[in-house]
Parts: sequence; C-alpha cells; structure tokens
Amino acid sequence: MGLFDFFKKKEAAPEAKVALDKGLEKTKEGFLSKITKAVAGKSTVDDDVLDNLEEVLVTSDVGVTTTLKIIERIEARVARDKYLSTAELHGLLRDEIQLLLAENNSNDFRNFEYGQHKPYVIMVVGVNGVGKTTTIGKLANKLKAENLKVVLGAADTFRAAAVEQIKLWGERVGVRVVAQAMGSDPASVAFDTLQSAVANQEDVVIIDTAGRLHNKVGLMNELGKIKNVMQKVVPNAPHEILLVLDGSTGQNAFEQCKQFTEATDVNALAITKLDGTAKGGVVIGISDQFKIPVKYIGVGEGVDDLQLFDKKAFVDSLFN
Ligand SMILES: Nc1nc2c(ncn2[C@@H]2O[C@H](COP(=O)(O)OP(=O)(O)OP(=O)(O)O)[C@@H](O)[C@H]2O)c(=O)[nH]1
Ligand SMILES: [Mg+2]
Repeated sequence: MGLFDFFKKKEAAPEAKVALDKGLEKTKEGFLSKITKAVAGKSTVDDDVLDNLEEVLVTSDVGVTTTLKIIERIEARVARDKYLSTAELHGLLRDEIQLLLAENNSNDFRNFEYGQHKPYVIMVVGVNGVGKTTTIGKLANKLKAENLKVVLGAADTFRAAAVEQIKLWGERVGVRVVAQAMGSDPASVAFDTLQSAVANQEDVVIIDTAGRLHNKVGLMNELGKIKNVMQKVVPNAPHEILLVLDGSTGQNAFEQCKQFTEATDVNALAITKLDGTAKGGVVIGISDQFKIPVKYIGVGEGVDDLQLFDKKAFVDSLFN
C-alpha cells in the first residue's frame, strides 16, 4: 500500500475506537455532567437551557465563535420544533456539531499530494513541550507499519536531550535517524537528512524542530532557513508543515494556532494530550475555525496513541 492509500483509509479499526473513547474520557465526563446540569429541572429546550448550553460549550473550550454557531443552529431547530425535549438535546447537539464540522474543511486532506512526492517531507513545528518529538515517533511507527521507508531528522539541536530523545524513538520503532551534535545548525541537519533520504530512496522524511515561542522572531526565521535549505535538495519541500498543539492548554492552543499559521505555511495540525484533559472541546473549535485540517490527535504517550482525526468518530465518541 502506498502513502496515498494509507491516508485514504478512513474506517477506524475497533481498537482505535476503544483508544479514542478512553482518550476522551475526561472531556466526555466533564461535558456530559455539565449538560445534565444545564437541563436540570427542564423538560423542553427553552431560552434558559440554551443560555446554559452556551456556557457549557464555552467552558469546555469549544471557543466562543464556534459555540455561537452551534447555539444558532440549535435555536433554529427549536424554532422549527417548538416542544423539543431536553432528552433530545444530546442527539441534536451531536448532529449539529457533526454537520458544522463536515461543512467546513474536509476530512480527506486533499491538499496533500501523497504518493506524488518521494521523499514526502514533513516538518514538525510548535512551542515547547507540546508533543512534537513524541508525535514524530508515533507517526514514524504508523507509516512504517504501512511498509513505508521513514527517516527522521534531529533538527532540534537546541538541547542534547532532544537529540537523544528522537534517537531513542528511532530505535524503538526501528527507523533511521539523522543527527549531528547538539548546538549544530538545524538547517544543516535537515539538509543531511533529505540528502540521505534521496540517496536511500526513502519514502517519508520527518524533521523535528526545537520548540519555539510563537512570538520569537529569530526562531521563526530559523524555520524559514530550514525550509530554504531543504529546497536545495527537494525543490518543493516541505510538503507538509505539521503544527503540534497541546490540547490540554485549551484556549492557549487556539492562540498558538493563530500565531503559527500567520508566521509559517502550516498545512496540517496535530492536537495532542487529549487523554489527560477535560479540554478536548478544543478540537471542535480548532477544527471549525481554522481552514487547516486537524490531521492527527494524540490520545496517550504510547507508540500506538496517535490517530488520524476523524470528525465523525470524534463527535460520536464524545456523545455516545
Ligand atoms: N498523555 C499524553 N502525553 C503526551 C502526548 N503526546 C506527548 N506527550 C508527552 O508530552 C511530553 C512532551 O513531549 P515531547 O514530544 O517531548 O514534546 P516536544 O514538543 O518535542 O518538546 P520540546 O522538544 O521540548 O519542544 C512528554 O512527556 C510526552 O510523553 C499525548 O498524546 N498524551
Ligand atoms: Mg522535542
């Protein structure tokens, strides 16, 4: 199977569903208990219930803009069907959120020309500690399982531990890692990685980068430099700039997304650490508000805890 088929495969495996349900447990608990409170003592969906519901969504990190869109839709349904019972609210909410997300950017990642580039180059960016290196390890494992030849570039040369960490992931999942000494030029590491990937006819290159603050101009410029140097080897690289966001930071993740997408050509998002947080609603808001697709979600620290984001499965898991 080629890279293209891998990403086309949409039907989630049963074990992926279990991992998703487990990963979203905290968000789900918080969400459902808040909804229960929001409708307490009410039999029909009235203005009070809608007000409470709005608060539930906002406090679940869905974000104000997306919350208002959802409330408007529910209001329209209530206007049509005057005696909508609170018991029906769950299903209604699930359906409306699903419709909203489906209308927006698609699930099929059609901006990516998988299979048409060899090597396919992914540059991974994001602020400190969001889970970039871990996501790279998990992704390498996923791709390798599909018989793709993967190589990792240790272009986070900022800390010695960073180079060691990615090397460890390489050993763990059995993929090659190109590294230089700590403190060396990240662009030079990226260059080496691409050059050897071309020589070895590898399919996918994943470049790790140092965690940077979105407001540090110097560090953002460094990303530009890495990109330019890579293009000397593979003219249209990177094909994918994957921004990693820590879902447990809630509204902060929105802000980071905004800043990074303004500063670099991010074309894919990964939202991590959904397992440890009740702020999973952030995925709904980000997926609705940014035109860039959420491509992966992280639901744990293990090697198998990275999933292709499936909007429908995600919302189903949250409500079922
Ligand atoms: N629970 C959970 N933890 C995660 C997930 N993804 C990453 N982590 C943890 O988050 C911590 C930071 O992950 P890293 O991959 O080192 O993050 P990074 O973005 O590479 O960090 P820097 O290189 O320092 O910028 C580690 O302890 C990971 O195990 C996830 O989906 N769930
Ligand atoms: Mg890292």
